[in-house]
Amino acid sequence: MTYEERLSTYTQYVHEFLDKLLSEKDCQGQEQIIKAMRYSALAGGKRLRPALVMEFYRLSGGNPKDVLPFAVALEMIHTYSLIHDDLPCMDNDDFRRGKPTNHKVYGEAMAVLAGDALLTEAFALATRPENLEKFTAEQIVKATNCLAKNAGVFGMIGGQVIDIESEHKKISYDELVLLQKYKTGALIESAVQMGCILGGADENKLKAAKEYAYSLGLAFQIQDDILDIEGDAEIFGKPIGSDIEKEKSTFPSQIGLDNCKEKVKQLTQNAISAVKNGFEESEFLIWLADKLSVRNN
Ligand code: GRG
Repeated sequence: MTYEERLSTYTQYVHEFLDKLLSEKDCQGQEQIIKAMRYSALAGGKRLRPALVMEFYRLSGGNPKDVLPFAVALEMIHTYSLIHDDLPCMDNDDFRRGKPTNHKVYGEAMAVLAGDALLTEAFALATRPENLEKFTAEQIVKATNCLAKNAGVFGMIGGQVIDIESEHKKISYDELVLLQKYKTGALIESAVQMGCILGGADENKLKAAKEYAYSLGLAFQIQDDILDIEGDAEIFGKPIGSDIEKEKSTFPSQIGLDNCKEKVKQLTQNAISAVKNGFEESEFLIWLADKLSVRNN
């Protein structure tokens, strides 16, 4: 199997799982909210975070499909964050993943609820009793706790709070790195950690996985900022120039585009070294880091 095929297999697994989980067949009167959840959850997306959960679990000797309830739970939390981030009270964006944003189609109230529901159902999925057939209670508690903490106040939400509080202010480069470590990095870190926890990886592997995630996450965010300047809106799935329009502190505004491109290269190399040192069969993760460093969507 080529690396591209492995990634599309992971993507396919996630899509099929979500399609079944958010089935319109058995809505029991909740057609509208299920439709709104499906709209964003099945709108495409790179599925980077669930792919990382599955790959780190595979490297620990497991069958990637077994870990789908956790990988999909993470993707549901990621999707909720995008729906809420696009709301008029936050970034007020009209396009996401190449489609009108959730509130543009279902209205603000339903979009808030669709986000809330994806968040809540994510935890129902990670803790559903049948997960005990494949994992110990300790693994499930640790993996779910890791997910909750990284999505919470000292993770993604905390990053968004710092982001909002920094609007129209000049923040330092280190403050920007910290903001992105929480806002973008925390969920990426939770992906690799969950894969390792559920696969029973040892401390050295966990440390290497976290180093990989940190560098990958930061490179990912810098590349996102670059694409907001140089990207193609059709491919990127959302308008270009929104960071400048909203006067956001971004990496290009701090250190310039050329330095950003250099940073993406350096961080990608750091990620590659970390995973090479920690894992014997790291080729897919190396390929993924390289691929993300030149992504255009
Ligand atoms: C509003 C609860 C709440 C949280 C906001 C994560 C976040 C915090 C907002 C999302 C918007 C944003 C620009 C986040 C930075 C991380 C990022 C680049 C997200 C986009 O992730 P991709 O590129 O998206 O993996 P796809 O669509 O491919 O899944």
